[in-house]
Amino acid sequence: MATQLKNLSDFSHTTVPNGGAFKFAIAVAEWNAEITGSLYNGALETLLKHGVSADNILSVAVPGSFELTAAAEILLQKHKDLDGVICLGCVIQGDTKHFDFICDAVANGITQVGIKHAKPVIFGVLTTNDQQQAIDRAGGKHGNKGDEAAITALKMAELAATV
Ligand code: DLZ
Repeated sequence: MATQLKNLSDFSHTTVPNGGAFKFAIAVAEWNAEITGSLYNGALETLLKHGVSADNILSVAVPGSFELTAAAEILLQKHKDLDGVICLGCVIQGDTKHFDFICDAVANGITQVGIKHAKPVIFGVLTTNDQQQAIDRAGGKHGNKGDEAAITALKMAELAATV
């Protein structure tokens, strides 16, 4: 049966699907571990809070954000029952072009993996000018982007399951 969205409030940020039927992987980068650890804790707590079983959350660590793309691809190839992968990292601007290469590569890479598998692969990577901006977004004054990544995963998994 066709469904219609009635108005913009259908996109309410407060409506988070229950995750009881879903299985997710979280891939987290070890670079800037004090930041990515907070992102990970936020994502994990949010999934559990919204009904995802601890048994249905597969967590892996990768050396740096650049490796998140390969990790997402490996996870989705090896675990066909996953409903999505949450990629968490933190890239802080330095004096060289490394920042730009890593940010571009991981953003484009995980986009391609998601399209290939038709499953949500969530970009939970902070790309900041300095350490303080990262702290502010990993449980600080701008919230925890790990929580937001988990909520996005739940919403997109629901979309994939119901559309
Ligand atoms: C090499 C590097 C640098 C300079 N900075 C970061 C960073 O800020 N955040 C991050 O997650 N990773 C960084 N890396 C490591 C790369 O992501 C990657 O692990 C290496 O280039 C090896 O492929």
